[in-house]
Amino acid sequence: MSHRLLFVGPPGAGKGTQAERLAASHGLLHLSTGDLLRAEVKAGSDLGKEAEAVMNRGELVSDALVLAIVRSRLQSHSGGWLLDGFPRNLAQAEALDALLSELDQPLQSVLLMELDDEELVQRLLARGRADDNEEVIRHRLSVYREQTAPLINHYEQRGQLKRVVSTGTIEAVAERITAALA
Ligand code: B4P
Repeated sequence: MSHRLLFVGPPGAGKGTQAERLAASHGLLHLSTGDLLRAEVKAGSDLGKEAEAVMNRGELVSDALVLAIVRSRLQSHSGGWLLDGFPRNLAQAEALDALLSELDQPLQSVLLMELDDEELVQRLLARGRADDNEEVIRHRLSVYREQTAPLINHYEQRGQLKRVVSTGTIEAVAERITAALA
């Protein structure tokens, strides 16, 4: 299996859930930009204060801020990694390409997790995080469609994209992911 990969998919598709499992079982660094931003919010840092309102509206935090976080983590790590929730738009994807070529660590695979909107909304409502109310969830879905979905073509054209359907139990989805990445 690749040891430099990223997960892409709509909010609630289970990227965080599956990335954590896969990273633990393969000894990869799990880098979730959502988790890292929430940690900054919790710590009350300047960066967290800037991110909190944006996240609670369901919009994307500035590219510069997210990139600084990813750069510092990847620069100080020498093994494999799994990026979860990053990149989220084409500008971030291009910045990632530049960073990875600078670090001489080319990306090997991209996993797309797909699920229909109603199931996404139900999963997120059941989770109930600060940004998980129906209005904000629907906005996050439209941000995904406008800004993140174009990444599918970007990686498909490079022959790096693998797809899995995220419906079913966490275990069933994990098995599909293992098969897709084999
Ligand atoms: P993220 O933290 O990335 O979260 P997400 O996309 O909403 O959720 P994910 O797909 O990881 O779902 P999860 O596994 O948790 O983003 C939050 C916000 O951070 C963004 O809106 C943005 O503001 C900001 N942000 C993050 N990255 C950024 C970037 N690069 N640039 C700019 N802004 C950025 O699963 C969801 C729920 O479903 C959980 O409760 C889980 O238990 C459940 N679940 C999972 N799999 C299931 C299954 N098979 N069956 C039933 N339930 C399941």
